Amino acid sequence: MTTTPSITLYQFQLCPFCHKVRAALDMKGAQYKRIEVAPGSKKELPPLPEGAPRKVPVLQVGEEIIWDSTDILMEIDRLVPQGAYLSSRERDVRDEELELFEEWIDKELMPALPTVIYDTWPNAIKAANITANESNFGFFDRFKVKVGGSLIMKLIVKRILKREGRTDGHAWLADCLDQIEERLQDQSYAMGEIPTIADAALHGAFKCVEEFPIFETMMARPALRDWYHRVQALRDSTTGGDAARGDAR
Ligand SMILES: N[C@@H](CCC(=O)N[C@@H](CS)C(=O)NCC(=O)O)C(=O)O
Repeated sequence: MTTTPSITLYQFQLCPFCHKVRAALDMKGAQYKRIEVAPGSKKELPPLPEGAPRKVPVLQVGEEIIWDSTDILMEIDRLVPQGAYLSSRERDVRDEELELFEEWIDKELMPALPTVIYDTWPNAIKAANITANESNFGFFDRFKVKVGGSLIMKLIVKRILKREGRTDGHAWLADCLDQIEERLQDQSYAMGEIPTIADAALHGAFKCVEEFPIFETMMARPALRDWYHRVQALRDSTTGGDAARGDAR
């Protein structure tokens, strides 16, 4: 039997890229520890290999440190040999269609999300509170997140919309949801009848906004709702649910 060394995920609570990794670890049935990283200092991060950006997610498996959510997902079956094979539809065969969809999730869906969760002051303040409350930061880090977080995120949203040539985050997300819904209309999972890392990436993205009003809008689409619960059931059946165990915050 192959055993997996201890796993630690360094994350931000409201980072969709981190949620991707959490979903994949759950789908593998892996036990792991989560460390919430302070957005300013990021002092909780372990020493990173040269060239690695000081960003989350960072995953430590035994002595190995891996960063970038897509790289982590692509490597997930090597890193965590237990559980279902997720990296491609056919074991050990490169799945270009899946890689393209994964890229679309990162480039289109992920940047659209902050624009709908930091869209109003109450939502932005709620998001800053979630980040502060999830952590075990000291007083100053918590204070900085609560006061500065919402303001900074509103500025970031403005920048994202400008960069993408968009004015309306909700319309942008609706376009993304249309495309996902179309895909899920005639299949159980994102890439067909078996779950893959594409489902982990999508489920993570959705999970990230579960506490915001936009989530209800997403769940009003039957194909998306059915798929979301299907993947959630998979996560629950392998691990008992996201971070239900091994969570050492
Ligand atoms: N391409 C990276 C993106 C990671 C990323 O942008 N992480 C953000 C949080 S959502 C971050 O750490 N930002 C901190 C910073 O840029 O200082 C991935 O997929 O992991």
